[in-house]
Amino acid sequence: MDRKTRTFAEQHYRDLGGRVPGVGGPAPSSVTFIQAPAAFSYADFVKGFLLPNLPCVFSGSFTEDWGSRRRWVTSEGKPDFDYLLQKYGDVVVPVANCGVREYNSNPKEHMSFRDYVSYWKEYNRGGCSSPRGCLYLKDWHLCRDSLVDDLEDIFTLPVYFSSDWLNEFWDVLNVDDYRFVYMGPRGTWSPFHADIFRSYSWSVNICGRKKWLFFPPGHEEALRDCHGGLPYDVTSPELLDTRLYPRIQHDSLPLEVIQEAGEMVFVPSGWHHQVYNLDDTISINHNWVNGCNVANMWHFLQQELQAVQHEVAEWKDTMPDWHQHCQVIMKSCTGINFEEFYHFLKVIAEKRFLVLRQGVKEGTGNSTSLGLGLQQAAFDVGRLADVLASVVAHPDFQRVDTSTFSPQPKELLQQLEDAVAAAEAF
Ligand SMILES: O=C(O)CCC(=O)C(=O)O
Ligand SMILES: [Fe+2]
Repeated sequence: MDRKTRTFAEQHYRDLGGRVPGVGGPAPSSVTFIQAPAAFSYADFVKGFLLPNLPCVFSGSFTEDWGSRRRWVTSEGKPDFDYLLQKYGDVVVPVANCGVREYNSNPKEHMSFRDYVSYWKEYNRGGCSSPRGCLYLKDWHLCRDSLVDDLEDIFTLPVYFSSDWLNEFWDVLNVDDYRFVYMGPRGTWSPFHADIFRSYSWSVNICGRKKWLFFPPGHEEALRDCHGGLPYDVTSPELLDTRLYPRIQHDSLPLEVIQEAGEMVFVPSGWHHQVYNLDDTISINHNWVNGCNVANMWHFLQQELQAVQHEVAEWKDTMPDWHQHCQVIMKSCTGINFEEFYHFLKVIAEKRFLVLRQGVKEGTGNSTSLGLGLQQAAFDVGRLADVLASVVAHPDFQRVDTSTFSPQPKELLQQLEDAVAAAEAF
């Protein structure tokens, strides 16, 4: 990040004055296509897409040199099953059955990659049908699970997505990540959803094509059924029944994107979407959070806690540790609670303090030896300070036992505010 972009971004958040970023603006009428890497900088991405929270599609030129595009794909543009089997045949992978609805998702099972490929071939021989159902290999943590020593050979993280606090945090803990591979034949699909924690995602088709249906944040409200639930499949004829879906507006259609092989889709924060594989398709997808959407994540976590509290409200007066229980339930439903969110902010903050300290020592405003650089670190501490101030002021966070936290939340907030003040000079 350069100084000018940082100033622009900081002004953007000052203007928002604490409102949730990227929500409620006018819906775009189309999704921008970005053709040439040389003509599109990180600053262009921040200003044009991250800050306004708008989707875009990058051409295949951006991923031309990825090893997976060469090695995983045959000359006809199909998955190279022989190569993939030799490399990953014995790996156990998660597989969803798209033909079966389980709440607003699909039941998942595990099988060896070899078994999945034999299913895939059989499904294709059967004219895109199989008695075993419509199976979709999804959310495979390829980087985490298989001892991939040649990651650079599979993909190169595009600079646009390189400020990624979520994977940075999990890499420090060394237990998980949000880096996935998806593979499936024509007809496999992902039901209507917004991404975990309201993170961003990016998705590259290594081969094949996808159809995306996008709904800007807030537009999903019109899709709620008479019980307040969101649909599983937005293309279902059920949605035409106005008794079931009383708020539906038939003039607000989704934004549709066809993503070709090699192309890269950016999914903004809180945009609901539904995705179809139009051919035999392999994609690499990451979920990520950074300074531009960490406030969206915090807003989402507050909503999740409220929903839990609402569900168990009847025990509030009789259960002495009701608030603690709500945090436990939240952790199991959402995957993270207020304590863990604090830990997440702390880990990123401490890493940024190191960068800022090193930057001061080196006296270089634009050093590239500092990851995304000193200006990015300065921007990040500003966003961390804003969100942590809101966390610390939240009554439910004040009920969390923070006695063992180091540093104490208020101390960390002070350190962040000091870092923000010092970084103004950079
Ligand atoms: O490709 C898919 O099936 C789903 C991808 C997705 O939902 C995402 O990248 O956020
Ligand atoms: Fe998604």
